[in-house]
Amino acid sequence: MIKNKLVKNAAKIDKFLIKYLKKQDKTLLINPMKYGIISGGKKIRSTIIFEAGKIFNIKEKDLINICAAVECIHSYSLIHDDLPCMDNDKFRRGKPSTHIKFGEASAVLAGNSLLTLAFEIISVKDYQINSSLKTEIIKNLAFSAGHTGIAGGQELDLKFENKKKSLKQIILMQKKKTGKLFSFCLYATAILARKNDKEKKIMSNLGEEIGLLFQFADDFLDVKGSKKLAGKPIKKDSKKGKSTLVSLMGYEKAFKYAKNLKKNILLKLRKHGKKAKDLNETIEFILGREF
Ligand code: GRG
Repeated sequence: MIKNKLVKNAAKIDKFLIKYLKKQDKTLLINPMKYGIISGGKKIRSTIIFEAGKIFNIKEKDLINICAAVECIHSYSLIHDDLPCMDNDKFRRGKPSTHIKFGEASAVLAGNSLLTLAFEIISVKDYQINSSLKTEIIKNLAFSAGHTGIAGGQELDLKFENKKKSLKQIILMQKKKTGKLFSFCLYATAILARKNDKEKKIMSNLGEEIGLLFQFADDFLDVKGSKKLAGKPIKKDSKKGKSTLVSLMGYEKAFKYAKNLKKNILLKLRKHGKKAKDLNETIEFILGREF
């Protein structure tokens, strides 16, 4: 069952991060950092990394640092996303947001520290992969996290509030805000598998589309989901005047659009046959998810 799979993988990443943080200085920021990343969230990006790795026969031990780094960046983005200057949400992953629990300044600093921790986790010498592959991974992760990726997408998301935006503009914003980190997840596995540029691009594009599908599902959850299952407030997008596929074309049309995107993603994965079985299952879960 997909839920068991996600829980099992999340536990592996939590274990890795707890062990990693234990070796570091006990600073004042460790607690808000742990609060923002450990024991919370689906850690679905890590499951996707493991499953994309299966396509290329990459072992989990060679992927776990990448998973942990991605989860650090994802959690940092959520901590900052919840701040009053951004989406101003008091509840996340079924508990008070990090700034509610620890205060705004500590939440900003804990978020920043998770962002830098991500790069440290990949750079450390214990993570034994070829150094030129490592550099390529670090470069792509930076590209996915900064102004060309998550942060840039978030800026567009905030600037688009209460404005009429086109389908093209909404998709570009969501591909950056959410798609780029998923894109990195698949791209990193292709780097480790020493694939050529063309194949790396195919994986990167596919990851971006999976991220877009994930964001669409998030927007659907905001309309029809349950606060209890989602672990965060719902029905906020329309109040905030967010530009989403739903606000542009209505729920039914938007869902049809997303179903078509899912079909195309699964079609592109078909060439990998049984090796993509687990990834296919996760993609099926994404659109129907309730959390
Ligand atoms: C301040 C430089 C700077 C950057 C901040 C805040 C931010 C950048 C980006 C926000 C990006 C964001 C919140 C995108 C939404 C992505 C999304 C659908 C998140 C929910 O992901 P899940 O469902 O969450 O995987 P869990 O809780 O399961 O981990």
